[in-house]
Amino acid sequence: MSVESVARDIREMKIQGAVTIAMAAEEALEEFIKNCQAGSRDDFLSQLRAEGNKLAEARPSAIALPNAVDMFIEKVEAINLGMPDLKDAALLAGKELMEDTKDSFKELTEKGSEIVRDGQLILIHCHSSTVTGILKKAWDSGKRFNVICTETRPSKQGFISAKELAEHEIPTTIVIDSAVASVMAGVDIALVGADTILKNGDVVNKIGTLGVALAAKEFGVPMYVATQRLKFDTKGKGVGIESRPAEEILEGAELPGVEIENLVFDITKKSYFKGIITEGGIRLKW
Ligand code: RI2
Repeated sequence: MSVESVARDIREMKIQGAVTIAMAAEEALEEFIKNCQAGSRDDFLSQLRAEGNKLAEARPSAIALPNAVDMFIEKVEAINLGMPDLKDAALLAGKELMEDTKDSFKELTEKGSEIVRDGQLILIHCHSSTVTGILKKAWDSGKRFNVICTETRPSKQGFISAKELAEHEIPTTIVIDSAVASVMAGVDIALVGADTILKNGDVVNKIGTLGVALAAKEFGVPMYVATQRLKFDTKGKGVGIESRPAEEILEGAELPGVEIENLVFDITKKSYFKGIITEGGIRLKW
């Protein structure tokens, strides 16, 4: 798919989930390179940067997207070749980056599955491929547990998680977001993904994560965040909190004169979490 189509699908959330978005961007850049007709190294690199920017800007809250694009371009810039050899070498670099991203995801889900214990009730929020990956790994290793997924308004991505887990035969219940505090007393651990880990360690994730954290704290439930290091804002650039179209909330309803605010991410202080799970393992403080 072209860079434009992938950027559009990311914006429209046809491609969602921070790491999936990053991998889609890596693939789109590979596709661009394959078709690129640039005659000189400079022209090739400047076209690649321009295409990379289109992808990096598609969604503002998930830093894995610009991080993946930057890593790709830095790898290509470091190749000391002219055209046309640079093109083949850039494709190889792209493939290596994609393999690294997949490997670190696999490592993360394997290590993360260690926090799951037999008999637990685990509450998750939104759809994080990292979180569902961890749960599926734990299930495959023979652990038996139950999962509560929040619906996650407005886009109801909890349905994606619930469907995925149910297909894996993991007992799964959906609750509406406003039921989180009511069910929390029976929960053993809360587990969420991340869109960005800010430089100070705070967690940007789907709106409602903060509410889950507040309820978890109140009921003494340990909460973990699972994230690839690709989502670390190591340079401290910060991210914007994405605001999406009102229609996602209204779903066809009309509310004349009412202002609609559709903020889709929130920030939860790291102190609310018992631990962070990365491809490096589980850390209790960060
Ligand atoms: P993985 C999602 O955002 C959710 O906030 C989820 O927790 C996070 O990305 C991480 O997802 P969105 O893209 O990278 O659905 O773990 O808006 O798949």
